Amino acid sequence: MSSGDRKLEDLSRDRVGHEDERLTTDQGVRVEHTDDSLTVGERGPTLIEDFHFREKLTRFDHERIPERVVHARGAGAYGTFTCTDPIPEVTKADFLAEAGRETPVFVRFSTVAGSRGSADTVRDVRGFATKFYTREGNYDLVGNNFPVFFIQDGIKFPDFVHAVKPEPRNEIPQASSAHDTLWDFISLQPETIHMVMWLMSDRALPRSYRTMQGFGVHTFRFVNAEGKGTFVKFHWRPKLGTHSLVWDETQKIAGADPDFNRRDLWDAIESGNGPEYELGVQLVPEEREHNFDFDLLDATKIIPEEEVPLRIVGRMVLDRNPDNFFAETEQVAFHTANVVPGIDFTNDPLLQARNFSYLDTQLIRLGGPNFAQLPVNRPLAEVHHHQRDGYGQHRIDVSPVSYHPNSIAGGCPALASPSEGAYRHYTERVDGTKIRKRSPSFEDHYSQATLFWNSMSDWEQQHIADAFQFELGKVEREYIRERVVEHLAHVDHGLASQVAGGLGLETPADTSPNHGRSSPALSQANQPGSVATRKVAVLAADGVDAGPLEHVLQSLRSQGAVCEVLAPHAGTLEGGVTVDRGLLTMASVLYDAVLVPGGRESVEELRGNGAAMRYVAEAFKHAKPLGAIGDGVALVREAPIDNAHLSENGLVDDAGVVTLASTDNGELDAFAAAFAQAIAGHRHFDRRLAAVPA
Ligand code: HDE
Repeated sequence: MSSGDRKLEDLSRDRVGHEDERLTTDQGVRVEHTDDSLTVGERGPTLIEDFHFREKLTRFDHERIPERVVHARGAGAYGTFTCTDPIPEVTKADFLAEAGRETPVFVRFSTVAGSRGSADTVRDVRGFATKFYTREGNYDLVGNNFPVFFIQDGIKFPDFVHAVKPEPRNEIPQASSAHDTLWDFISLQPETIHMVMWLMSDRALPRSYRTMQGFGVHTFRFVNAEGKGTFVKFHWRPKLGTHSLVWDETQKIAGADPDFNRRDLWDAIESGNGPEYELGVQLVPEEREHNFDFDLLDATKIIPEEEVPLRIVGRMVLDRNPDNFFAETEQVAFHTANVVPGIDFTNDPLLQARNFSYLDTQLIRLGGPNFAQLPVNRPLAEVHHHQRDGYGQHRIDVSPVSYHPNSIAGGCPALASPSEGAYRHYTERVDGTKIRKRSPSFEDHYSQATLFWNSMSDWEQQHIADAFQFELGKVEREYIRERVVEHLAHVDHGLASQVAGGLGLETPADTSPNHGRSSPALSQANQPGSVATRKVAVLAADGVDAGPLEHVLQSLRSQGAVCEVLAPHAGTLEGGVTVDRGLLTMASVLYDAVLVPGGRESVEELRGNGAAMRYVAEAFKHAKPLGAIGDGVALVREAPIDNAHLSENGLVDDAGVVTLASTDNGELDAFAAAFAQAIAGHRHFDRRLAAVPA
């Protein structure tokens, strides 16, 4: 079998099930008793000869491996990448060489700052790391959901990470950027400010890993069969659009369901609705390297899509959950230097540092040099070399030699030529003096931060300003807050004034006029939306008006929405509707929309139920679509929200509030369509945010 014929299932060839099997020791000896240790008499001491007891405890004591220093918390999934638009003119990468070529993948999404047990919905950048098991070996695209990074040179990474991690004295706060050491660092390193704008934006609060973009961040290099190079930036674009949560909601979700993003990915895949992303590339011919007002090697810069458009070359669908979290998601080992022929590096000093760091990390995390033999890391391409031994060696090499050159084994494994798929590093002329000095072309730290700010809609700008006020409000040292506000004045004076005002600081002078440029592609305001996989909470009680409700539910479900009936009691409601979950076991923050069906008795009971009113009020506050039918309209009207959004009758779509007061005139279909449209719109920030008791 050629390596190209091997499939994703091959990665699971070490799966073990225990059905119909007997409990054994590690040596395969069957075990009779595992609840009592071997003791001298019923109340005497335990015997050291109890090998089963000792093995069980020893294995337990050694279960943990070091969590990742960064990106400790994550979720993984398998899937397939399919090339849709081959680009052999710029890269000889085999997995991008032919339309329809399929390559198995494993993706791990992650948060960055928190420990393994931290909550999913914290304000943070997200990891988006993809391992392509290509026919020519593994290729890892180890990206994030922001297109830029905090620092320009990898030598600063330990400083940055120490600053963002909890304060060293007391390990507080967990998974939060709102504390002194991070903002101290930021205030002293203005190169961070562009990424900080992203971190304060809604991009740092993704609704789902399924609604999140991914970026390779660095400028990489494609190389074609003739050895010609082309600069490339990688982008993943989610088919469902890029959508976020709101800050207040993320805080509540962190308590109600700390696994919110992991669960969402898992559930979507289990229900056959795994996420889909397009892979886009921005290509820059080498001749154009110096045609930008920033340096392509500077990872704190984007290439605006309006300047170099995205070319979509493939799509990725994630459709299989791992079988075992530890074996797969925890042990997966990514490395930026895992490249295949056709993909090469640039001299971006951040990328160069990463090419050192990931292998080093894997050696300590996975206990030795044989981690590439773990099933999730093992290439589907065949592996033959003279590397030997070390902890955890699984292969039984039968070759009589372990060196090159050799004649005893006929020179095998033999060297390959590039035409046989051998990797050849890009030929690049480099000369210069040995220095520690940043290129002056890396000096502009503010222009793109301003570009990002200018590209935001009103509500996105408001969220950013609020985030700065929150984060800096948690910073105890006033001189740090002041220094950050001074940097903001170089980004946009209006932003700096707003933040300064909120913090009770003086507004710095307006010394850096805003350049006024924007990149519309950066805003989340005009993202494509869909009802598919959106979660709708249906608030009901005994006496619910089942007919109209079923009609609307059928319409929403046929479009892929996940509707759950929540009621004060489990089972079936009088009226014949099946209850999916108890009202109190969930919360409105765990849904994308809330629907209140009619039925006088049902509404009467919900009216007296604080939890139900809270669903409505919170959903409204978080700018989510609200639907109400018949008597349900009254309940929405009585909730502590701004009634200006309700009309007496008929179809109203005022900023995502959709009501149908009377079901007599057969307008249910139109109601369902309007509600679906509101759900597809994700959030309705044009709604005046009423003061709602939280
Ligand atoms: Fe990482 N990074 N990183 N990073 N990174 C790690 O590797 C590092 C950077 C990213 O799901 C570590 O296996 C350095 C940028 C992701 O397993 C470590 C520098 C980007 C993941 C490491 C960076 C990333 C990591 C920790 C600056 C986006 C999770 C555990 C030079 C393009 C991968 C591990 C997974 C993980 C080092 C900067 C993305 C310590 C030194 C920029 C998605 O090796």
